[in-house]
Amino acid sequence: RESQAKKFIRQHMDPDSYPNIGSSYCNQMMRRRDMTKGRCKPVNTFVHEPLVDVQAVCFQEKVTCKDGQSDCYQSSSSMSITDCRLTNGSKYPNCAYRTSQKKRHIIVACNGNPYVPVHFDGSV
Ligand code: CPA
Repeated sequence: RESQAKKFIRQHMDPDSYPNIGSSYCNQMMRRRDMTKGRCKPVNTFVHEPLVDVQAVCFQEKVTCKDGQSDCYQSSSSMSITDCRLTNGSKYPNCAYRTSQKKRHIIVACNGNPYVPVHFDGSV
């Protein structure tokens, strides 16, 4: 089975494509990274920074997660991200996404040994 750490990398890491991100980025990437199988994942964020810099967030400012758990961390630097959101009229299996590029502080949940990101909680 895929580990939570590998799943985070598959769903949320894309260090190399920035700054060449076009309007079809989310349509292509959500499919390519297997988030349109069985259902269309409604919201997903890709982070365009080196993996080591995203892993380091687990040792930065501790914050409360949206679900009330205490294992979330906010990045000290703003990071380049792409927010993918399913469009209103989109119907499975035709998952259509809106692509928006942002520079934000990311918030991730961390777990395990090594202590690494396992969930993307949001951005501020
Ligand atoms: P994911 O990171 O795979 O919020 C639902 C999903 O939407 C979530 O998926 C992240 C994504 N999202 C996003 N960008 C946003 C808003 C949402 O990409 N702006 O979650 C991985 C797993 O982590 C899930 O199985 C649930 C679990 N999880 C939820 N909260 C957790 C916590 N505090 N600590 C550890 N695991 C948690």
